[in-house]
Amino acid sequence: MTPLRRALAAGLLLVAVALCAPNPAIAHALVFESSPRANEVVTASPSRIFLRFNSRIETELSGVTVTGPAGRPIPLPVAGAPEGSPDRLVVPVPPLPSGTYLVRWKVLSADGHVTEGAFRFTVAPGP
Ligand SMILES: [Cu+2]
Repeated sequence: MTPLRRALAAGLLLVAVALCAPNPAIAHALVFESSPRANEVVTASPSRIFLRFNSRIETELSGVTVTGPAGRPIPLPVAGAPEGSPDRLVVPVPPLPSGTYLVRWKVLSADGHVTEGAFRFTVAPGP
């Protein structure tokens, strides 16, 4: 992401925050919990990436991308919500070689705001 795009994304996020009604039941979506966790070092490639948000999201208009070492995009199937859990996104990932990975998420929440964010995790070399 270029610095300009990053600045625009940050600006849009601030606008979304400013416009969001202070109603905890209908909030723009932010990640509550993830697996792997942000900055986690895992000793084996995760079989999937899991994100839990603070509100329901529109799965069809939400997505996850993963970038590997050297900026290489990891091909992923479309992320889905587990049955009965519209506040979650899960996407299976192929076996990942050791290295640091960047997970980017962008979701449309129930209040109509698009939010996005990113975090890294590291797959450590095996024993
Ligand atoms: Cu919002």
